[in-house]
Amino acid sequence: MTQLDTLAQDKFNRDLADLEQPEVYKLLLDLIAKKVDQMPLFSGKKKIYYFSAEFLIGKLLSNNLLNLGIYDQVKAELDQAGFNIEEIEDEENEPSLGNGGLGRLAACFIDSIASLGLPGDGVGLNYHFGLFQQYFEDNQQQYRPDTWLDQENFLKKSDKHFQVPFKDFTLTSSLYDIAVLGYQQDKHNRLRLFDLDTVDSSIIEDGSISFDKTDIEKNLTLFLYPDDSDADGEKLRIYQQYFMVSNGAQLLIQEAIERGSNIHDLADYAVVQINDTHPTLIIPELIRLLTTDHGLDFMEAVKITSQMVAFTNHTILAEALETWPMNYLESVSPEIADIIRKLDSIIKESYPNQASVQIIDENDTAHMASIAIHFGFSTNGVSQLHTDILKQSTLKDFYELYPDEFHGLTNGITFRRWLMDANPELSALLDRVIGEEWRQDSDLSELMNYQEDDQVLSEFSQVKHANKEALAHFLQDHQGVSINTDSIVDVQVKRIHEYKRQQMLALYIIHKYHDIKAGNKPETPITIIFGGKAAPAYTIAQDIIHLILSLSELIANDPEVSDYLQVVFVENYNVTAARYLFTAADISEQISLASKEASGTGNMKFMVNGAVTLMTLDGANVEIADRVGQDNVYIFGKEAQEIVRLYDEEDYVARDYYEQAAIKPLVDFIVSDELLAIGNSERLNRLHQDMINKDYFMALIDLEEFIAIKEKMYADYQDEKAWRKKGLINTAQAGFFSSDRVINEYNDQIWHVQVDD
Ligand code: Z15
Repeated sequence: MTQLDTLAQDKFNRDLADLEQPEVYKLLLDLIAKKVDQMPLFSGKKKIYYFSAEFLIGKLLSNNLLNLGIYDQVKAELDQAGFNIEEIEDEENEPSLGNGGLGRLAACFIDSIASLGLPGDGVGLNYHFGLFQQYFEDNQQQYRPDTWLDQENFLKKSDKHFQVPFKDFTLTSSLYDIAVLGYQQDKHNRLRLFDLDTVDSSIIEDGSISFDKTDIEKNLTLFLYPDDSDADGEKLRIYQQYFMVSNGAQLLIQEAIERGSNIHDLADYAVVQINDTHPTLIIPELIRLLTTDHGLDFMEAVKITSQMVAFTNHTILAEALETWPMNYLESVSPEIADIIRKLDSIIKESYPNQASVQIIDENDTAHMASIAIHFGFSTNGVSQLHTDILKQSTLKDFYELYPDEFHGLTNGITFRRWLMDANPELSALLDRVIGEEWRQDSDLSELMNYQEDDQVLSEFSQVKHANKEALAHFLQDHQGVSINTDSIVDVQVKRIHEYKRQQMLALYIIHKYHDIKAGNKPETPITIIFGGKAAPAYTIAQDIIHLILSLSELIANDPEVSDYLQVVFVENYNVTAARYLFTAADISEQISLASKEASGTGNMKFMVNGAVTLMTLDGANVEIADRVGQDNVYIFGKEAQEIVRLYDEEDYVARDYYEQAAIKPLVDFIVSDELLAIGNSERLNRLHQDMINKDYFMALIDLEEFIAIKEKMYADYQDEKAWRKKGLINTAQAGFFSSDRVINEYNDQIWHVQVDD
């Protein structure tokens, strides 16, 4: 009998082979839970608390089996009983507790913290419906709540509860834990997710994601990023943020006391990393708890807090640097608002003549990043370029005050999920060619010795082809679309935002469509794939989705073109879908307007899986290009300095570009008879007008270069061996982008926590 046979008898009193798939899933949950129960927690005097509004952890079943080191064995036992482990994983709902790069980074980081043997937990909220599920109707994005909790899962309810005092009521929390298993570790950490027993999903209006935003006791943890386009929505976000940090702060103080802290030395016991500004209220909350509950005087509480909290900035976009009107904060928690006013006075006293570094501005609005920078001990950017822009421009005046507190830590990704789990075929090839050491140290550079090896290159190609087949199956099952697995797979997947310039790729598609109709047929067919959600309140982003879906339909129905060009928009892009896309791609689209993408992490996932990047010199793209060299990436477009200058001097006029002979017909095709026959006139006209009169993120500035370089890339693909060599070099150079490297840097430069071994 195998271990699963025995478990099947114990749990269901039946043979493994006689179980239904959902039962096998539950069996595997039990198996993992049993293993976890035998594993102690990582411990040590000082512990990391990674606070984040998002944790985009993805499905956990196979990742946990992999980290436990029992994946192959369980797979074999299941095979023997007639089950396919991937089909079993279909039973698991993906926890949708994040939105994009920031949330996925948090997931990679907690994986690496555990894999490196550091004591450190993630702290966040247990959103009942996470981010909305996206589907398409009439070529438009539609919304559905994601009922991911409807099923047995990896959440374990603890017996911990805390009181969170709001202005008009006090709420009692419940804490749920998800075990975070490091790679081949015999101890573990946890993701701590706070919730509220009174949350009531029946307040959601039928078939939508709308609800009464003022009914806090019922709605607090329903959704991640509820619509904040009105005052009630903004206040709800403050309620969520305060609930998260108050619980987390109480938890960390309680745990520190249990480990021996006398409160005065709290900073020796806990370090708090805040992921963007969303958890910034932990600063006034720690001060509140240290003064009110633990009797410290105000200035001592401020000092201790300032030694504990470190801030990561993830964007220079003003819209994402949170500011809250003081009267909103007062309506949520007068005590917190009062502490913020005191902190503001300290800054106004110290720097009376510097408006740019104030906490509360002349409109009585609090700037969260200012609180975090003044009253934390570390501020970091997420790529070299992003950190330079923070120092030289966005946060220049803060950098001058605290030059030693600024760090640059280029993001990374966990290879456990994005290579071992996502791409077992490539992983096996790597094992055969360079040995298995990379699974421990993320070093793939030995592969450089095989860049001229025909055998290895051809196996590399075969793996890519197998992954295209897997992607084709996924798209068929997922949304009934079939793709040509012999085509060039060209992918842009990420949140839909103008700065990421999906609209520029749409304009390229218009160009290519006409080019093919004019008789210039590509030697190898091309499949361009998009995936990503647009925020519900972001109209232009939805218009861009609509344009792409309308183009997709137009092309699919045009027999002159459809054999050569296909456009697919993956519905409800998430971590599960991402796996198929990163591993099957030939071309990785990283085409943001230079200076605007702080780092990007999808770029790294494509790279490690052997795709070739088409890039602007933005975020971590710069560092990818540095590592693989100019021959193995395709670079185009204006550079960050120039773009920053254009914004400073308000020197970009979209219409000047629009009027150019090569560009005008492409933009005008958005409102052509052909497209209007398929699409929605309001959406297409609005987008058309926006591109001509505004184009805030300058899609037109790089368009001509973009078209030229895409043509070059497709032409270069024809030399298959040369192309795969580029891909192989990309994989070989990806080691730097392991999140293990990043976490070691955070620990050396910021956290200073002891490894528990
Ligand atoms: C988000 O996903 C990112 C930044 C934000 O300020 C918010 Cl609110 C969400 C992304 C950046 O856009 C991306 O460039 C970066 O790689 C990622 O955070 C992780 O640092």
